[in-house]
Amino acid sequence: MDKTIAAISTSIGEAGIGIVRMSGKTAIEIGKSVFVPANNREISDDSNRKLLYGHIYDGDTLIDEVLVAFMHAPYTYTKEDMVEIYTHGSIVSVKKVLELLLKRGADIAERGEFTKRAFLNGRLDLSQAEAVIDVIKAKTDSSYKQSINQLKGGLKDKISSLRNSLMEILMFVEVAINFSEDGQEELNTSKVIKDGRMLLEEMSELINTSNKGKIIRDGVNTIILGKPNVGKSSLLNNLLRENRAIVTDVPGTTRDMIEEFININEVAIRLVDTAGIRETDDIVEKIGVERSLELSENADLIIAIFDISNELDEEDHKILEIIKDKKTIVLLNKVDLGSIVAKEEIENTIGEVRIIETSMNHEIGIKELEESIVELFYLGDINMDSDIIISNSRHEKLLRESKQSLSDAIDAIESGIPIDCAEVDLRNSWIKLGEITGESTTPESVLDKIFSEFCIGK
Ligand SMILES: Nc1nc2c(ncn2[C@@H]2O[C@H](COP(=O)(O)OP(=O)(O)OP(=O)(O)O)[C@@H](O)[C@H]2O)c(=O)[nH]1
Ligand SMILES: [Mg+2]
Repeated sequence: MDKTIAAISTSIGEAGIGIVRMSGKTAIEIGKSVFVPANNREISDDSNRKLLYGHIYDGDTLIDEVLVAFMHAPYTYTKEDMVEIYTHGSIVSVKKVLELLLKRGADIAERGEFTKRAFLNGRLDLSQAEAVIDVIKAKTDSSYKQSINQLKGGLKDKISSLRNSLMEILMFVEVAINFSEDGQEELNTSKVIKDGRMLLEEMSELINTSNKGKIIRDGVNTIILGKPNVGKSSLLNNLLRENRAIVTDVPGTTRDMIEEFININEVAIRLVDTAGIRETDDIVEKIGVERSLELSENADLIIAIFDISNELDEEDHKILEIIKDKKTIVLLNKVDLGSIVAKEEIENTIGEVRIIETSMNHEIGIKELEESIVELFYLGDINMDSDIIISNSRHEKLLRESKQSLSDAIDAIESGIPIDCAEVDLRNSWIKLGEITGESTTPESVLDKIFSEFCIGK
């Protein structure tokens, strides 16, 4: 935090403008040393938070024509002195400006370091800092609204309210512990148990939102599985409505994963086309096949494709084994070439499953597939603007731990175990909730992990 950090905040490429930012004690001084305002105007206190027009110079060398904002602490993103330089958006311009700032004493910022400072300086709580990256990465209107809601402090307020209720119970118990020796204060166990149970209920409701929350945030992790040549890549192209993957009649065309995002009716789908599953001696293809199998273990949805125009073979049966007991939609593809495989044949092997007959070449069944996916991951009953939803697995884990501790405390009180034990559990429950917002001390390693997911310059 002693260092002044600098980074390019806009994505690197060709653009109208690019922004280089700096934050820290010497940011203003370094900014002044490279910026020459038009007409040699003075940079005074009056310039605070105003856009100034001028040029960046490295000694006598002109680097770019720019706008610059000098912003004094504490009313900035990081609550530190900050400077933002708006250059032309060429890769060279932004890099040259950044290099110059580094030459004048700034250090290159780590991923998410600006936001980390905003958190450490108390401008955001941890859940809001995490929402910043979610807003940046949002792929659908729902995930965007959800993260804006969290950024506004929706989750923070909810956790605060849970913590306050927990603190009331905790104080009740502590008073009883402190006065119990002279018998003045007896613990009103029935009230503590009743309040505790209500709190448990509230926590459960929140935890229950996490299934949908993860889908909103990360999308439905979907794997297209099938033996070679059944039409997996054709499906990817059909859903994307562009020729993304190579399609040929040579089995084993796709060897590596192809990953794309699609948005079906506000459900974000992370779609992975895989190498066809088969026994093979080709080393590259073999690795592809192993990866396909690995990925299908953790998928939210498997779209398994079979060729309806040919008898199911041993390889198809292996795939049926893999998808058994997993959330699957089965496609019987190439229906335009005839129907040899009956739906019953699939159902007899793996039980009831959604089966759709398709033709990738004649766009048969694609719409039905899209509707089935939306139905499976229906999000309609959530108000994205106001409902508090757990979309982050770190939050979910902490909530579960907090709930477990509270539940242990209630059990202890109910069974007449000395209340000192319950007090430890209650305190633990309170601490775990605080880790969500960062009010309880959060280990440095956890912070590092959170901010390492950020982009540079945010
Ligand atoms: N007639 C017909 N041909 C299809 C259909 N779907 C795909 N094909 C053809 O089948 C061949 C294989 O299609 P791909 O999409 O490359 O199959 P894949 O499953 O990705 O194959 P690998 O990458 O080798 O595992 C191509 O020649 C496609 O044009 C369909 O519905 N009807
Ligand atoms: Mg393919």
